[in-house]
Amino acid sequence: MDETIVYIGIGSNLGDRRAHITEAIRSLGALPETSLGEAATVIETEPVGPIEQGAFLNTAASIQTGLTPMELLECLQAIERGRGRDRNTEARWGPRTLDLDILIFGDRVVRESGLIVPHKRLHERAFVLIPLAEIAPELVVPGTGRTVQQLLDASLGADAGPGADLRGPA
Ligand code: A4P
Ligand code: MG
Repeated sequence: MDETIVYIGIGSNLGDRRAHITEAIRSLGALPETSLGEAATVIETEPVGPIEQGAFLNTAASIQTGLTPMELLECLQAIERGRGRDRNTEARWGPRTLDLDILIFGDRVVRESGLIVPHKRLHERAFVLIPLAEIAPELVVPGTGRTVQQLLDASLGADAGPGADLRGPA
């Protein structure tokens, strides 16, 4: 099987946040042609974006998969639905039981309608970069020429202070 290492961003700020995240990680390992690698510490973060909402739990995990990027996206959306997420009724960037984003898919750069990898806001978000840097600090983010740790350092430097949106381990 032709396997690729993929990094998934995981977030939740609705319902039993901890259970949604634990179950999401278990479900990732149960996907076809896929095995679970590492999972980062779960951190609590202040909501980023235009909508006022509750704090998030965020983390990141790695998998090895033989799925294509599009197949994986469909699987991730099925896991989200399994945790009660309904895109038809929720606001963009609003509260959600579970959000699974493909952050990095091997060395691939994907620009399809409905799928952009590396994730387009990866480089500017501490709630993504902090967990990712825990499991893959030296990983070079395709298309940027910079490592995850370098992107994290740059985002913290440009921010209001170290981990401005970070509340700490949850
Ligand atoms: N899509 C395109 N590229 C990807 C990708 N690499 N991975 C498309 C996953 N999906 C991707 O996403 C909208 C569409 O993006 C999908 O249908 C898919 O085809 P969505 O999950 O339906 O909606 P969304 O999550 O509201 O939009 P988006 O753009 O993914 O938002 P973000 O960037 O995920 O922001 N604050 C904290 N502290 N922690 C958070 O986790 N998350 C958000 C959501 C806002 N603020 C947050 C957090
Ligand atoms: Mg999303």
